[in-house]
Amino acid sequence: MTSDNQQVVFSGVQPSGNLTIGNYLGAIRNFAAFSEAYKCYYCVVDMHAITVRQVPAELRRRTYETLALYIACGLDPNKNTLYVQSHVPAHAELAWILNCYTMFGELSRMTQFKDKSAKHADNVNAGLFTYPTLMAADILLYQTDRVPVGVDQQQHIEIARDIAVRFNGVYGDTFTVPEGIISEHGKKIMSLADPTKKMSKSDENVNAVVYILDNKDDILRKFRRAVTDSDTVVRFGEGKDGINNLMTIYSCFTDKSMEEIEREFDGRGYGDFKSAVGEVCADALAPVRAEFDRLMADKAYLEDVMQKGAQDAAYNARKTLSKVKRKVGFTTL
Ligand code: AQP
Repeated sequence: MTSDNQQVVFSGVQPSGNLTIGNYLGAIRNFAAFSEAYKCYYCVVDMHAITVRQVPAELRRRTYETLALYIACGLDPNKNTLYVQSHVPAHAELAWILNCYTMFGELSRMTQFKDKSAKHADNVNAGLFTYPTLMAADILLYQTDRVPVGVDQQQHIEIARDIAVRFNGVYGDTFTVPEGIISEHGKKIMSLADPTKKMSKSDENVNAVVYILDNKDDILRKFRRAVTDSDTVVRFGEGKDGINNLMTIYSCFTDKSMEEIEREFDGRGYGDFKSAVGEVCADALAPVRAEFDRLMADKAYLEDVMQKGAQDAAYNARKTLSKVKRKVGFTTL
């Protein structure tokens, strides 16, 4: 909560690849709803992205692109603090301090660490291991009340809460204990090639993933090729992971319930259904893509947004960081 009692929202997205409809439906699309009632910080978390090896020029480009996508998805820079994590050094400073209040055992239990270290066995670096502490710092720096995320981040929100409670227990009230907000709709969009696996921007199979910036033809083609099952009935249920995922995506874009979707496609085959999912997805993303193109052509504007966002974030982060430094016993000059 801010000093004038306004509740605070924080969330971030890694510029670690082209953003997917998973990132869109599970996170970004939900961000704008908080802009009026909350003080909102939406960060491009480039420091998290380097826990996996990145090509520097691509990371730089994607940092701009992620910021442009935030705005194209409806986040007004005048109503939200939009910024880049590495532009605000307080994130790294608080992360170091919190590392000293985070247990090796609890970090070892993080499923994302296990998954990513299996996937990048040649680069199991300390940053990958302490990723949740940096994420806790991101959140706790702003006295955040709510963190809208996809369900895969739930464990990281839990550890941020545990760290806050532990720190407050030692030093007295310092951090607001944040709450994750996981929207029922779109909380976990699955891969189109393997619907038991989360759709991820770093998936090497581009046909498994629909990117927010894909053109209509690619979107239609990817949905047409999506893995389903040998049944022919559009019905939500056990053993129908592929169809369940497509129904979830269709429902997110149309606001129809599963029952309504089942009725709509009663007696029609999977082919018809897949085309309909592709159509609603492409139509919903078309204006986002157009606005993205417009914004990317104006780098000076994006840099101005980054600059103002970083200034505002740094100003507010400093208040928490100074308090923390005093509490742990650091001297000041
Ligand atoms: N498939 C998904 N369904 C719903 N929500 C998702 N999110 C990610 N994938 C899905 C949510 O998007 C936000 C930003 O995610 P992130 O960039 O911080 O990292 P991530 O969760 O690791 O996302 P990816 O796409 O899987 O990235 P890579 O491949 O780089 O690891 C978060 O709120 C996340 O929950």
